[in-house]
Amino acid sequence: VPSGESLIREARRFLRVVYAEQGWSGWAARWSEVRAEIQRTACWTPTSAELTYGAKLAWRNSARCVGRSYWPSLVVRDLRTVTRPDEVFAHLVTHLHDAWNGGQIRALMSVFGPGVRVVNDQLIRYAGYCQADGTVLGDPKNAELTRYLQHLGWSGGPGTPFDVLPIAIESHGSVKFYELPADAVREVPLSHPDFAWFTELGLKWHALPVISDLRLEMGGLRFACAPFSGWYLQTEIAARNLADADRYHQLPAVARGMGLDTRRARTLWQDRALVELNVAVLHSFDAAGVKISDHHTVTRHFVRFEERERQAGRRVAGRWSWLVPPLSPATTPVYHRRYEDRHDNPNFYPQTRLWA
Ligand code: NRG
Repeated sequence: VPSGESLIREARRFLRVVYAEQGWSGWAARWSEVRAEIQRTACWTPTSAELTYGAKLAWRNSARCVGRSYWPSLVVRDLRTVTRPDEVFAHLVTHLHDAWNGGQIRALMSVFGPGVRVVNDQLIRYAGYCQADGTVLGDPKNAELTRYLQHLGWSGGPGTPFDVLPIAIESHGSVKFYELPADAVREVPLSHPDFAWFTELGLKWHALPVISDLRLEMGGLRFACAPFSGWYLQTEIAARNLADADRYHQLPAVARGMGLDTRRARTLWQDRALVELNVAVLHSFDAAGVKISDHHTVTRHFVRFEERERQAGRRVAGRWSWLVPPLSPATTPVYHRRYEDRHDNPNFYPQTRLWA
């Protein structure tokens, strides 16, 4: 944690950027106030407006995110006075409702006070139960988290491939878990516009990706509990979560439904099934009235974002391997560009996991 001179330096640099970009006046008075607070308390307290803009900058600086063109639209809930696990959980449920917004999903962040953390990496995760035969029921990615929650005392869900995990919240060394109410977890059942048999696969996914384990840093300050959510890009669900062999591994089943020859890789059965799985996810979210991006639109918007940043005199940091979609990569403009991976501050950082 930055302290002394380095905290002063980082706070100053942050406030300079915020005041300049926002066109706010009164920088000198604000800075002398903040500097005095740091000298007195070894800490400083952003206003809600500073916190909100800092959170937007953290998003804008996230090199792995291809959805960054929407960064100015982030809504921040300033919950820095909330630190008790029961209250944190209640506000997490409100976050899910507010972000959902009837399917017109809004980008939202909730910033909580010190001494508390969400243990889960996302607020909505499907259990992965290790079975006697060595296979996993549900999402294998969450097998360790599932086991951890069971050790905490969770008795497990109904035993479907899509059991929603409870949320564990840590505070001062003790961990409590909480079951999400069903109406806080919006899900979309998957169907395909041309294949009636597709619904028999029994697939679905949740509407909201809520990243809950990253630390938000701005102006030399750290916020360990600042879950945020936007909306899905269909490739996240259809080209990875449901398709990867070490996740839901659905390509063989989709290919069988399509009547493809799965014995030889050269028939491209995996590729053809992958496309139709992506078609199904976009079709289903659209039919359900739930906001979702597609990789062509989001990458076109990303390039526009790069252009706007360049005009503002800033260089966009990016990690090529994350920006490029896992479906038809070379049909999108980001594939043909080069990116410099940097960690500009404000930003988000990984924290040590309690369960892995
Ligand atoms: N790939 C992960 C989610 C990562 C974050 N993606 C977003 N974030 N769209 C998954 O669950 O598939 N967001 O804040 O919208």
